[in-house]
Amino acid sequence: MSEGRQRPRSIVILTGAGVSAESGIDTFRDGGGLWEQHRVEDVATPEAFARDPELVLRFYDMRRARIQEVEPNAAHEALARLDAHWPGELTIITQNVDDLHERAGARRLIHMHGEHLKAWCMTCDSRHHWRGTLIDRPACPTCAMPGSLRPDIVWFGEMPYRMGEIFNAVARTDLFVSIGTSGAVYPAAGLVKQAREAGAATLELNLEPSQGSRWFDEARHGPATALVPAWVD
Ligand code: BV8
Repeated sequence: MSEGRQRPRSIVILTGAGVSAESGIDTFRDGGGLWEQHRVEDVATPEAFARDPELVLRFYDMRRARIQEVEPNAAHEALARLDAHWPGELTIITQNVDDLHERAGARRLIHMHGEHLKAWCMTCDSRHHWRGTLIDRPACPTCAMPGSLRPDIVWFGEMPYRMGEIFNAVARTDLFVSIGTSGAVYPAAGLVKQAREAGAATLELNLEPSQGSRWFDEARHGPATALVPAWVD
């Protein structure tokens, strides 16, 4: 790994939609952040689900199917190599809800915004691996309640998953690397500031400067499939 300073003992990596872009998964800013003329932020909310469940379920059914048509790219594969060989602490925190990091082989992974391939029962709180659709309001495999499954996705206004673990990892890391994220969404976008204030070195790998670029010691701009293997290998 090409680091100018001594090799860090612990690394935290935050990834966003840009790391999956070259696999063919739209980022949130592609298409102006719209889906069927709806702002994503307006569809990915509990209020939208309460108001128009079919619209929201269709949105997630389409994206759940899409991720099953694409493959991990060189950036996912390079991070999986790092995960397999890094002797110190390493945590990959992803904002992404696709499964491309794990399909590339990453293990030390936190999905802070949930996962497309999981469904969550609003009646019995059970969670299920789910590759099919939810638009037909299937019954929960655990409690058999029809129509009680929702995407296991953290919507705007909902608390991201495993924030205690995330804050602890960021507080003690030597190096914080942000890859393929615009730095638009909190609390994910605030992690680099926490890392820097705790003394970590901070590196941004992105197509262009993000909204949080002032918090990074170093920034490299370009496609993730070029930048990430060059950094890892
Ligand atoms: C919370 C799952 C509080 C959904 C996502 C009003 C009401 C309520 C909350 C708020 C509010 N105002 C502000 C907030 C906070 C809100 C927020 O930050 N809003 C923003 C819009 C201002 N945050 C929340 O609501 C969070 N929860 O605050 O809870 C709380 C407290 C206590 C108790 C209960 C609750 C929850 C946020 C999670 C929302 N869910 N995802 C889904 O996927 O459908 S967020 C979603 O958008 C993504 O997961 C991701 O996090 C975000 C998009 O960001 P990026 O991943 O960065 O993608 P983007 O397209 O923006 O950028 C891509 C980047 O890649 C670009 O920079 C581009 O240049 C680069 N790129 C492109 N191609 C490449 C590339 N780089 C390299 N190579 C390439 N090839």
